[in-house]
Amino acid sequence: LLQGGMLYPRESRSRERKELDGLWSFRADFSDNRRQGFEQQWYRAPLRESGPTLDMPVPSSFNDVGQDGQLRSFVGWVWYEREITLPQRWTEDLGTRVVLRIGSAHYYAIVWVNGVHVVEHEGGHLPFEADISKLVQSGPLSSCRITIAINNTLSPHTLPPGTILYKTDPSMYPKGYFVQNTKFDFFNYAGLHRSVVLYTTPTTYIDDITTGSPIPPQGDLTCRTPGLVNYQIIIQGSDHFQVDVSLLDEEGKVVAKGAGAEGQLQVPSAHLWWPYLMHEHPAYLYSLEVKMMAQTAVGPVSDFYTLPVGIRTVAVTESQFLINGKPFYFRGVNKHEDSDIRGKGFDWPLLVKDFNLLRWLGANAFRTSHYPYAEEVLQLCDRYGIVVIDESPGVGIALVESFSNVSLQHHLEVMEEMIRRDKNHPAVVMWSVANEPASFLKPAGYYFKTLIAHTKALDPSRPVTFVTNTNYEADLGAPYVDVICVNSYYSWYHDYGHMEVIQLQLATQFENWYKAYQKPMIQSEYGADAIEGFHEDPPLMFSEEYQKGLLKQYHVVLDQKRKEYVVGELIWNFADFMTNQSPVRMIGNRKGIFTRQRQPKSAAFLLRERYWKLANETR
Ligand code: BDP
Repeated sequence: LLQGGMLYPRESRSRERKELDGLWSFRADFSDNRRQGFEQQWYRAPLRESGPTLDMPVPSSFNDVGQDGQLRSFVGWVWYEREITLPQRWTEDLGTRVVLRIGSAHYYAIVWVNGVHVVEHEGGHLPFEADISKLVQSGPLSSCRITIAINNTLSPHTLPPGTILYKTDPSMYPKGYFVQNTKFDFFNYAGLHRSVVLYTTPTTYIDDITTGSPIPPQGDLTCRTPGLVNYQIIIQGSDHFQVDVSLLDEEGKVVAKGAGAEGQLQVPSAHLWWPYLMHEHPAYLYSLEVKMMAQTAVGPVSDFYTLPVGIRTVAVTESQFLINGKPFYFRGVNKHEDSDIRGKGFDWPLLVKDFNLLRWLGANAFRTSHYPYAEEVLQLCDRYGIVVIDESPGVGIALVESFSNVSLQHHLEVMEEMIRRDKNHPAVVMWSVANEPASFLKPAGYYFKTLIAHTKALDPSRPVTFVTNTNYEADLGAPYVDVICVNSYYSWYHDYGHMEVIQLQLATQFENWYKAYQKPMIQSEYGADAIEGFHEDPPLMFSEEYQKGLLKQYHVVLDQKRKEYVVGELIWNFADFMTNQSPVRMIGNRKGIFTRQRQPKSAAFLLRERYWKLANETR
């Protein structure tokens, strides 16, 4: 299991935070073996001394900010560097712990500070950090140089997996020619996609906090726990400490207090955390104020951390998904972290726009297809009551090698990192361990059994699923999930152009799965490409009318089955997004109901009408 917590870096009376967003020095290693940077040790001295550098904004993907086609499609190591000056109180006070935290670096990262290797990390969608106190407190320097080498190469054992294909025919390709292939369609953007921050804590500090409502006893589907909050706090740096916690309501009034690193708080007549439009005061958040005091060699030390807490329960029956004991229907979307120019780089205006669009739609949920999103996204979900199916980067697991023990081991670790980061968000109601794996392959049974059991052991309070497009009879992973999530593209990838077959095929899909498993189901993807401004009536593929028409056919069946066991529908996709180039993609995947610039297509208005109608029915 992982060592150490991964609390979001927040300021407090005992903690400071310095964001390193802005321009970094950058160079892609175009040498034949892509290893010149290591051979010449580019981390030993400022990057500009070993060759020319570019200005690169952080956070952002590096691919789309330049005019260089080779950099856009670059595969290999890129180098980022930033020099900063630290305040004296960070470098001279030995009671201060200085931590470097990287929100995400896609895909593999190696980090040096002042030329000294401090941390490596695999995986492009989760944070990692290094305690750099010793390095910044050892010399007369108050400046520090951070170098990050990042490799975006995907192999059968990475998550997501990919393959590097060497093309060796000398009459067709130059020497050493290769391409990166993947079994997913979104563009493999790379770089420092989220903020890099430095933050401080005292040397004895609050390392991790886990909160949650107790799991209702089996069979108690009312889920009406009388406002109980469990908490567990991990302190590092000393064994002699005292911990006090207080829970404050939205008015700032203390409603419960506790002492000790572990305990249960009872909140009299608690305000529950409800999804958007399900209650007149949805998304109620308390604040858990944690205070730690310790006696250490350098004297008394205190640390403070405040965590937002939502009180709610989640449970699954044979045919329902319950939040606080009430049936919940996922009216939502699938998203991507994707936009013009910045690619997968985090961007506040984009984020706020997306939430405004979700609420305009009347949506109450989304899935983080196909990787964990930035922490700030989940924080807004907590605040707005947008329910999340939190998905791991297990997308496109299709090769037999990707079901090997090496791959499984890594996938288990990714689930640990993901749950460690996201466990405290009330908005997260279910984990999705994968999207469209080849779950009909023989090793898939053991793979998903192990992966799902591990996920449940890490977090017994949330259901677990993966999203399938395998036939119900062939799927070897489905027996282990709590909710069956199915993607289907009737009248798009099958029987294209024939919307008249959708109702029959979709009804059959639901009935087969339900008969086989008696578990609640979600239509986790469906949709059609439409290019904004293309109109054809009668509807033809790629027109706005076809996208709308296809959705309407799905909705007829969804309306029948949601009275039985279908508990949600997530359109593919919220917005158009960039893909690998291919003859079926016209500058990206056009299945968005919004364009990549977040303007509505006709289908957005259709969905808006539907979602508000559904919201009013269940209010
Ligand atoms: C589904 C995938 C999704 C794709 C979509 C499509 O889950 O990532 O973008 O197909 O092809 O199979 O539009």
